[in-house]
Amino acid sequence: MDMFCFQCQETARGTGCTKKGVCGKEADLANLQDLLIYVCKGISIYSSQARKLGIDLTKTNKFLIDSLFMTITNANFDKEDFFKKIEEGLALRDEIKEKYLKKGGKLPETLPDCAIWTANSKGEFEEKALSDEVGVLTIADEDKRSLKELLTYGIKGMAAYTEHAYNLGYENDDIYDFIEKGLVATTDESLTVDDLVGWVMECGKFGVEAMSLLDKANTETYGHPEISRVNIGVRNNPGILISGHDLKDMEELLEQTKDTGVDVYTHGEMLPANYYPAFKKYPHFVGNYGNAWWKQNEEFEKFNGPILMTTNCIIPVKDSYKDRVFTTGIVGYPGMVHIPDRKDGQDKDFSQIIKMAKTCQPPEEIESGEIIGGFAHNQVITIADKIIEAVQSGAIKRFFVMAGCDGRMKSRNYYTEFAQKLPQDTVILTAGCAKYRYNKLDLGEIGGIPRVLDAGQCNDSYSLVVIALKLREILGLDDINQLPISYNIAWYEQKAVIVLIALLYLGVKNIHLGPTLPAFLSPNVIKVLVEQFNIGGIGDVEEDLKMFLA
Ligand code: SF4
Ligand code: SF3
Repeated sequence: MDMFCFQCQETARGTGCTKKGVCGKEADLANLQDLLIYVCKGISIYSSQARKLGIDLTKTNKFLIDSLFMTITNANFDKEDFFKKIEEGLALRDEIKEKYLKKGGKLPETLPDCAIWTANSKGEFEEKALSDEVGVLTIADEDKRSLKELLTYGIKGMAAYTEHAYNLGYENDDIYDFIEKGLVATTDESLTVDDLVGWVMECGKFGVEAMSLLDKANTETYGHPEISRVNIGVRNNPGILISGHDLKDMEELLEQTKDTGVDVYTHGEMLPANYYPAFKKYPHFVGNYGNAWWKQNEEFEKFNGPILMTTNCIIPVKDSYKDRVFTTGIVGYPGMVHIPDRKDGQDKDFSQIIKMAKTCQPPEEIESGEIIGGFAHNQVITIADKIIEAVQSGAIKRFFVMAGCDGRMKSRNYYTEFAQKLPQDTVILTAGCAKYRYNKLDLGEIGGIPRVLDAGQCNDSYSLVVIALKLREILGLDDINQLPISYNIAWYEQKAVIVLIALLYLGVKNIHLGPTLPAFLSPNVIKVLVEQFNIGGIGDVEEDLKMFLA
């Protein structure tokens, strides 16, 4: 076995990638990612204690969220970035330890290896990364491993959302505190399966906090998303395509491309930027180009202009467009130009992307027309009367939350078919790139309410929760599970994991998760999730529809 990773839905054979990632991640990179997580755990052993003594952890907070985010599926493929981060992390760990001891902090008699090992060269890092002290399989008990990995992936997703909020100047110390404590819990061999289930629920609680923080950051900075018709065709100017989830990058790109003759288009998870009032005002912001992340190979080729990747999902870059891909933030890909972070309050400098765009042909049209979106909580609550009326009159019988991720697997056609076969008196609530499986179908409307309500990015699943809680309140129900809402969620990477755990924490039952259940859930852990939350997988569309509508 050259590596072991089973953190995403497309893991090899549904059990784990052992030679090379299905995502394109080579074994040496996968091992370095494991080592960076190991370093983060080591840092957390000290910083979680140092925090109690009031030691300043500004640098640590950012280091941890960046590092965790970098190890998310399809975020960073550049080994050099991991070498740098591991080196930086070891130095930071020792710095915090010193400050902690200086302030009178006490250390336990025995510390785990992640808190004490050290190395100085890339070769030593690679050696450690390959050793059997590091990585998922170091936890022998299958159920504890399963829960500790579930916790780790939830924390990774949480870190990603926290990083976006951070970029907009929004932070919450309780989230940083939980991230550290959660990482420390994964090193604690005395924890029982029950303890670990408790940790996963606590993770859900802070997942809600992180999504709420990001919602606040996005909406206070850019306004509340509005119902919008988004153009999916092209214009005749050169363009820049921006993908990922980072709205701060979006803002700075739009500002810097103003009056340059260069248009801006969104791809994948950046589509919801089209719903924000602050971005709609730019006349050169044309709309959305293409579909979910996994189609980027063919779509980037046809776009003709430069592409800016602000977060996941970047996939192995093809020669036909590799000169036009730029990365920024935590994204990395060997050989691509990386736009450096903001310094001293200055914006990022996208001038080289704009310069390149001016030399490029306009994008090739791959589709035309419009899609509709912008149904985040604030907007939906303004039309709550209409929705409640439709529910009470029976015009809307049931809502289906179909949020989450899209992916390459053929079996995901299930979601298109499911959306098509849903009865006319049902409405889909969505968020995340899962929507691309049905957001271009003509599913009609119910009394002026479209049958697909897109709240935004995967983090905007938070909006769906706010909407559900509001409906519960208006309808005077005691329990969120009494609402006429079914959950048929698609997952791929670790942001969907935090969304799932957050829903469980909020008490949502009967969630169906597909296209396959996570490989990292052991049979016993699945049993616990079934017993406590009645979680299920998906099967045949017709059968599932019968089950959901029964
Ligand atoms: Fe395999 Fe997914 Fe891990 Fe990539 S992220 S190595 S595809 S499990
Ligand atoms: Fe999609 Fe990668 Fe998860 Fe933000 S962009 S949802 S898969």
